[in-house]
Amino acid sequence: MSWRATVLTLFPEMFPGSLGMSLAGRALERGDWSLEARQIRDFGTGRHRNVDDTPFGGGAGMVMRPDVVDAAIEAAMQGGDDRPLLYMTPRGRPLQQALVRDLASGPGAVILCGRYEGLDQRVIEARNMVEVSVGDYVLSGGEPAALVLLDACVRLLPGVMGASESGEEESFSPNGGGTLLEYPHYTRPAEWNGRRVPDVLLSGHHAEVARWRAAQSAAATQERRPDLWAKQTGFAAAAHAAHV
Ligand code: 6GU
Repeated sequence: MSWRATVLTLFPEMFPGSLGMSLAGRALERGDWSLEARQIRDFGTGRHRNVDDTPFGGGAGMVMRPDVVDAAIEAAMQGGDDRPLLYMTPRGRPLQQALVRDLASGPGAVILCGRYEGLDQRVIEARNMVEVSVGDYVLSGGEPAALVLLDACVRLLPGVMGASESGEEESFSPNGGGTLLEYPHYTRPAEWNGRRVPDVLLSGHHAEVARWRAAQSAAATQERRPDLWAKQTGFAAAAHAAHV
């Protein structure tokens, strides 16, 4: 059974979207994974198939009804569905590569995309949803966030990425327990608009190239992501302490 994604949304036409192209799209055609986008409005109430209502306590905007969303989930997860249920929201746990790895190594995911101001808290709790955010900014809906999460998962599935990019050496992959940004890349021409490729990369000295790249990774991480660097040096200090 291949990796299975189900998206619950008011805009199913947004899927597969960009995931229908390139690597993920070819993998979808091959059946390395599957994607089903389901319309939440099919479970709306009344003649107008309402999915939202005004917030108790007052305030702006509308809130998605728990009964409607629960019915959509029930229909999507009939029988013994063992996939995690994710809710895309800026209130969620920040998406990181560790969660992506966990999801990609499992059976798939059911992903609920919110619109309006949010979703009634009771159905989040009753359904044990894992709330996930893709960053500290606000999107008008969870759909682009779901596309981001799916892209990150699908590229890790067996056979999806080409042999050239094994995903071993890139930013955020576990390298000795650490987490660093990648080093910069260069290709031909060796000189372009007066800018030369660093000499060490043309030298053919593999060990020196490796050392230069490690130094570049460290420098970029310290400068751009002091938070990641602190984590890295923390790990290093802990590992050192454990070995002495
Ligand atoms: Cl997951 N959803 C929405 N609507 N906005 C976001 C987000 C998710 N992550 C960051 N901003």
